Amino acid sequence: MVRRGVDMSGAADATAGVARRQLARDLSKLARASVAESLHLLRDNCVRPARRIGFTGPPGAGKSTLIGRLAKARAARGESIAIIAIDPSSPTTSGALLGDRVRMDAVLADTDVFIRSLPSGWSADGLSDNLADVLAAVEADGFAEILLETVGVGQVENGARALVDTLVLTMGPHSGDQIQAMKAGVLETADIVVVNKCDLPGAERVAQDIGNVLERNRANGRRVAPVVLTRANDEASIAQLSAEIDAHTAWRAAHVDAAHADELRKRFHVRSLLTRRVAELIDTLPADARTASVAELYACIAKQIGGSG
Ligand SMILES: Nc1nc2c(ncn2[C@@H]2O[C@H](COP(=O)(O)OP(=O)(O)O)[C@@H](O)[C@H]2O)c(=O)[nH]1
Ligand SMILES: [Mg+2]
Repeated sequence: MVRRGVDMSGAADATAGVARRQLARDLSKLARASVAESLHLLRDNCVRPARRIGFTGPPGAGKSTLIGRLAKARAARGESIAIIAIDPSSPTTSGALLGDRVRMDAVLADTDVFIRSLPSGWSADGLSDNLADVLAAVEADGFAEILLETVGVGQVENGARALVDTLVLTMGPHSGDQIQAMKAGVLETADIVVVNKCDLPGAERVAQDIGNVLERNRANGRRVAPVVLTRANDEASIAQLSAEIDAHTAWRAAHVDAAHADELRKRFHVRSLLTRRVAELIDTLPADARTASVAELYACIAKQIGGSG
């Protein structure tokens, strides 16, 4: 599935267009694939890893807007970029999400950036159940960088953490209460914290409060995440965020054991496949299951897992 140089003219343009439509179809399939289908689609395992940057934070903080601007700025360097946005599958927000997407498309109209939105399905944590598969497929397609948008402050960071290299937590200027309510440690898992909408009052105060919490990392001998104030219409602030992402990539290259990180990612991927497989099997328990004991049901599922390898 490897693609594309920067030549986007004529025949190359048409070929790239075909490849992208194929990738879009593959991702739609993967987003709702069974475990067996996922394993079939994921045969290609010798790929050059993409730089994976995750954006998480509460709805409305400005993640989509920011990712659009950032992708435009970073695409200008000539690297191929894909955006994967996980939509919370709530009918009440779908209108807003569509508007979101239209704005993002407009910003990226004259670029080569690939964008795909995927539903979060039944997953409770704001991630798509099949997200690990989706990211692996985008990576196998040869992109240099993947920007991932997920909703959430809390649990979601744990899942996203294993799947991305750099985790950017995006907050708005009215996030004071959210900072108080955040579970201990969530803020500290971020590699970069963004306080967006700094054109609105309150942003500097929020940034200061976050900075104070993050100082705990220094006391624990860990890296202290930078806090970046951004505003969608301010190119300099977008460039500053982009530079912090590059700085974290460089820090990671010097301090993180790549083989260990790769192993953790694989473990997370296998665990998510197994979780889905168990759910599939529980959904298809035979009708006489109601008379069986919990131990018998467990043995029945475990036996099928053992036989599905
Ligand atoms: N005032 C202001 N509004 C912004 C800024 N960035 C985004 N917004 C607006 O905030 C709203 C939510 O943005 P969106 O990107 O959809 O947030 P998401 O839910 O985190 O993806 C939209 O109406 C944006 O136009 C900013 O820097 N300043
Ligand atoms: Mg969004």
